[in-house]
Amino acid sequence: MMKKTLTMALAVVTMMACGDKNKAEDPMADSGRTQRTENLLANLKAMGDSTVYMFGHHDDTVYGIGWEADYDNDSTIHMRSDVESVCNDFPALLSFDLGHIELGDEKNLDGVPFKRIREEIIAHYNRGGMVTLSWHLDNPLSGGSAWVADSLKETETKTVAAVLEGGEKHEMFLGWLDQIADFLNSLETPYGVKVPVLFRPWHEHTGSWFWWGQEHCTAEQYKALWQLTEQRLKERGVVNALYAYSPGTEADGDETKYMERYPGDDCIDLVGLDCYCFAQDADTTKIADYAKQLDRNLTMVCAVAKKHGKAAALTETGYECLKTNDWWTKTLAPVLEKHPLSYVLVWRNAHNRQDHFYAPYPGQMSASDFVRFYNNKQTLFLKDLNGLYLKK
Ligand code: BMA
Repeated sequence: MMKKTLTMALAVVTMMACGDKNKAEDPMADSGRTQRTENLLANLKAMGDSTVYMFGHHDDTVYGIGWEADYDNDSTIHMRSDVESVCNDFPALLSFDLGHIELGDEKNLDGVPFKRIREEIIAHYNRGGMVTLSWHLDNPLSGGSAWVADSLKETETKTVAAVLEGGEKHEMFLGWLDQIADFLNSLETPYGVKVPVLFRPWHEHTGSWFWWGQEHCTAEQYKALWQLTEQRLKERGVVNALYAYSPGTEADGDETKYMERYPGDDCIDLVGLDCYCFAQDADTTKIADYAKQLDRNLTMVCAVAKKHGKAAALTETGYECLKTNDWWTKTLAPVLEKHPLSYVLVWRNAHNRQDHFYAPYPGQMSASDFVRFYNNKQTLFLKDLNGLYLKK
């Protein structure tokens, strides 16, 4: 029994006779992407037209508080997750990061093998869930990380220019994009179906903590970075990616500011927002301020989505360490239910960093409230999708 009824306008795939009996039909749409990718987009938009939204968690199935998947010795999918341990269901949406794939590394910046990420993505698709991918890539000019180091400020400011056409790192950067293309192209089920994913690079660019951020390039350079990215992935045969635009809260409800670096309707499928609750010691004023900020920003994001015919989502949020026992139902849900979103994603439960988690685990003080949030009619978890969501 599903706890909620999904009434979505599902796009229909026309199944045709198949040449190779071992391969499933994976028809292409006129857009140059697979029909399944377009169906995912149609379903995300349909969710925006209804009151339901999916719940997502970064790195949900690969580690959590006090545990980590055994990457070296076990290639099977563990099916363990802190969220599942608390509410007996998996998130509808999983998120993973591709940072360090550009270096040719075997593991991403948080120590998760790309092989494992690929397996998790395909497994989650087969379970009927959805996957989104972020990319905290290194700085191709300074050799540093995605985060701007004070000592390298000068270099950071030249990085976007350096990777664009004519720049000294252009060729190298094309190679980095090719690593992304190879990974996306490798997301294929044993029956030859390309798994559709939502790719979310160049996020939080309205702040200046990443080398592609506000102070480190012009609006034109930022837009060119997006165009270069998509053009290269397309040239390399990627047919299974949707693209998300996810600024931080700096525009704070001002649509013109939010759209200042928007790369264009032809580049973007989903408009989003990354907005965190920073409340040390469960400061109630700070928590209330977050709710207001979220509300203001989501009003604008959803207006933009409507105007531009895009899906909308709260692409990253969370309250680090969840220091109140009712944050889910008293702070987050009341704001989300006012806005036509397709999903909300909370960040990771780090096993390798102290005090860095955003979803509850058994015994955590907000765990019972999370179960109430789970039982809320508007939140969609894996079982609610009923295995059908992505496929039609
Ligand atoms: C950040 C933190 C980091 C992590 C990065 C990429 O917000 O969680 O520890 O390396 O995301 O996942």
